[in-house]
Amino acid sequence: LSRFDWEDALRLEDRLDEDERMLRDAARAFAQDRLQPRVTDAYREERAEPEIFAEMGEAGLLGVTVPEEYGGLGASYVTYGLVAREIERVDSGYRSMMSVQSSLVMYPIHAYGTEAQRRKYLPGLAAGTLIGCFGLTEPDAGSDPAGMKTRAEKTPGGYRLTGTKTWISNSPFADVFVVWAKSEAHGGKIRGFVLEKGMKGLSAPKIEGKLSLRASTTGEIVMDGVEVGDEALLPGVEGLKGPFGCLNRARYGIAWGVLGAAEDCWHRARAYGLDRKQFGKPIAGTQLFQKKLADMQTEISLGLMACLQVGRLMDEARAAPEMISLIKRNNCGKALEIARAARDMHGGNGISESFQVIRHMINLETVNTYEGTHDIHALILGRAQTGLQAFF
Ligand code: TGC
Ligand code: FAD
Repeated sequence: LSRFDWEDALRLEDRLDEDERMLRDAARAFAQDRLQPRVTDAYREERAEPEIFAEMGEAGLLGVTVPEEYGGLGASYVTYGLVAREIERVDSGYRSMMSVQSSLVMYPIHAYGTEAQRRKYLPGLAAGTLIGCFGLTEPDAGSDPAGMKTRAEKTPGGYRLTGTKTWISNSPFADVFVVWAKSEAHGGKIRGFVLEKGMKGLSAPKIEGKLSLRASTTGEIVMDGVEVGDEALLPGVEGLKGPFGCLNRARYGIAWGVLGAAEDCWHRARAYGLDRKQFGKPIAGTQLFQKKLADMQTEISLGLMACLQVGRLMDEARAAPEMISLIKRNNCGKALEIARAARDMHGGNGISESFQVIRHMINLETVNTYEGTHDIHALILGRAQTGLQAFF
C-alpha cells in the first residue's frame, strides 16, 4: 500500500492527464498571484473590477471548453471544473464572473448561435475585452423561470423586448446580454436574444447592499421596448431547455468550485489549529478539532471524485442533468457546512476578514441559492426517482 496524502486522500491527481494538470496549475498560479492579493479589499469595498475579465482572458481562463477557432481553449469539462475550483479557492465571486462568461454567455452563443454571432462575440468574450451576462431570473420568477414575464414582440425587421431581469451577475458593466423572453412570433415559447450595451431602452442598474458575493457585481436588466434586428435571435434552441442547457454547464462548474472554497477553509482551519495553543497544547491536538478536520477531508475528497466522474461523463456526452443536480446540491451544502465549521475553529479570529473563512462562508450562502436552490435540486432528484413532480 502506498503513502497517504492527507491533502489528496483519494489520489484525484493520478486520474488527471498531463494537460489537465498543466492548465490547473496555471489557473492556480493566476488565482493565487493575481486574485488573492486583492480580494480582501475588493470584498470589503464591494468594488467592481471589470478589468479582471481581460486578465482572466489573457490567462486563457474564459471559454475553456469553447473551440480554439473562436478564442477558447478547446479543453475538457474536467479542465473547466479544475479551473473553477482554483478560482473559487480565492473567492466564489471571482468564479461567478468566470462561469457566467464561459457557461452562460459563450456556451449559448456557440451552441445555439449563428456563425455570424459566434464570429462577432466569442473572440472578444474569450479575451475578456467583452463582458457578458445572462438574464433568466425575474422579480416574480426565480425558481420557476417558466413564469417569466419578459416578452419579445415581432417587428418588421426584428423584435421588441420588454421586461425586467434581476439578480444578474456582471450586468452593470456588461457589453453582451444573453436574455430569455417569451416570443409571440414563436407561440409564446422561450427564446434567447443577444443584446448589446447602449441599445435604446436597455439599462442595467446595480443592486446595492449585498452582504454576500461582494467581489462580484450584480444588477438588473431593464428592457423598455428594446428594438433588435432578426440577427439578435439565437436560432438554435427554443423552450426552457435553452437556458437549462447553459445552466447544466454552470452548475457543474459550481460543484467543483465550491470544493475549492471548502478546501481553502479546511486548510486554513488545520494550519490555525496546529499553531493556536489553548490548555497548554495545539487545539489541533484535541479530539473534537480532529473530528471536524476528518469530516472536512472526507466530504471534500468524496465530492471531488464525484465531480471528476460527472466531468468525464460530460466529456463523453453521457452526463444527465440529474447527475449535475446531485453534485451541485451536495457539494454546495457540504461546502457551506465546512466553511461554518472552519469559522468556528478559528474562534474569535474567525470573524475577521484577515482569516478569510467568514468571507467564504457568507459567499457560499449565495452559491447554495443561485443556479437552483438546494431544495429545488432535491425536488429535481425526487422527481427523477419517483416520477412525481413536487414543485406545485
Ligand atoms: P420542466 O418541465 O422540468 O422542463 C421544461 C423543459 O426544459 C427541459 N429541461 C432541461 N433541459 C436540459 N437540461 C436541464 N437541466 C433541464 N431541465 C429541464 C425539459 O426537458 C423540458 O423540455 P421540453 O422540450 O419538454 O419543453 O420545467 P419546470 O418548469 O417544471 O422546471 C422546474 C425546475 C425547478 C426544474 C426548473 O425550473 C429549475 O431548475 N429552476 C431553478 C432555476 C435556476 O436554476 N435559475 C438559475 C438562474 S441563472 C443563475 O442563477 C446564474 S448565477 C451564476 C453565477 O453568478 O455564477
Ligand atoms: P425563490 O424562487 O423565491 O425561492 C425562495 C425559497 O423558496 C427558496 O428556499 C426555495 O428553495 C424555496 N422554493 C421555491 N419554490 C419551491 C418549491 N416548489 N418547493 C419548495 N421550496 C421552494 N439569475 C440569473 O438569471 N442570472 C444571473 O447571473 C444570476 N446571478 C445571481 C447572482 C446572485 C448574487 C444571486 C443571489 C442570484 C443570482 N441569480 C441569477 C438568481 C438566482 O438564480 C435566483 O436567486 C435563484 O434561482 C432563486 O430564485 P429566487 O431568488 O427568486 O428565490
